[in-house]
Amino acid sequence: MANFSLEGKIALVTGASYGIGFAMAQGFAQAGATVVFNDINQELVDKGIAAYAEKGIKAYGYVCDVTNEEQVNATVAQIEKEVGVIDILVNNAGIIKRIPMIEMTAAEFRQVIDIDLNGPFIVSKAVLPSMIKKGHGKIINICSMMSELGRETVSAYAAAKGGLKMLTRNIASEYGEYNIQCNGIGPGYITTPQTAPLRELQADGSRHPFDQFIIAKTPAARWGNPEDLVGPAVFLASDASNFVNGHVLYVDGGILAYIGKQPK
Ligand code: NAP
Ligand code: GCO
Repeated sequence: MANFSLEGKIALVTGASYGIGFAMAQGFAQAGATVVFNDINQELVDKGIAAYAEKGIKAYGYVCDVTNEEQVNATVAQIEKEVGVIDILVNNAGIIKRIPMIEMTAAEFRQVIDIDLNGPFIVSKAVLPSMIKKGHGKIINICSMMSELGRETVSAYAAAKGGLKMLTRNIASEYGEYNIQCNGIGPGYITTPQTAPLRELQADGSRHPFDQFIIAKTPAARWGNPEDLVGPAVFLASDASNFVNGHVLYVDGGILAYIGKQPK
């Protein structure tokens, strides 16, 4: 029977005080892993530690901006000293800016690329040497529908997530020989703070037009929730996926397979 256990493993999930990262980290803990996470300020880290504790999980939280290479390297060294060598890295931290491209400043474009693409590069580079020494490792990059598709107003995010898909394939190519697997998870539309603006009820109480659009584009006819990502994440973090490498597992309710609901 394939081994889905994470007993004895140390998992770092970036940006996991809440949202998708929190749900995946909770699943890792339930599978036996020690959970480590970071966020960009102490208040969020403290809130995250309390939220994990409410679930009966002793999580280790660190203040670290994934775009700051010095901070990342120091934090990884601190984690290795205080908790242990990282076996599983989930590059989850990310932002989105929904601005039409001709209205977006270069600084805004760069900020999204910095967090969503440079961040995963910096953190992966920091954890790989110890994974190589240890003889195994798992890196999971949180991609997106926008790793495959475009849509209005998300040019920076789509460029970052498309790049993250190729960074995933390159890490897999470069480090597969050290028994390190790097894969992606491509969530569909998930109910988290990041997508809250797309689901806001209208003044007349009707559903947001984008909400209705996504329901019509999803065979499952629903938004995903963070818990829908836990099983795929545990699979890719476990020995059960040791021959899966460079793959992006889309957890989208079927959006990428579907042209959209036909008019009645
Ligand atoms: P979220 O609710 O906005 O949470 C993002 C997390 O990343 C927050 O904890 C945030 O902290 C943290 N973060 C932002 N910038 C950071 C930085 N520089 N360093 C460290 N942490 C940072 O997002 P989510 O919906 O859970 O999404 C998590 C990941 O899934 C993202 O990569 C997102 O692109 C991806 N994704 C989301 C969906 C979806 O529908 N929700 C679908 C596909 C992919 P702060 O609160 O301090 O900003
Ligand atoms: C958007 C959404 C999406 C989701 C996700 C879809 O504005 O289109 O925020 O980008 O966050 O990335 O997979």
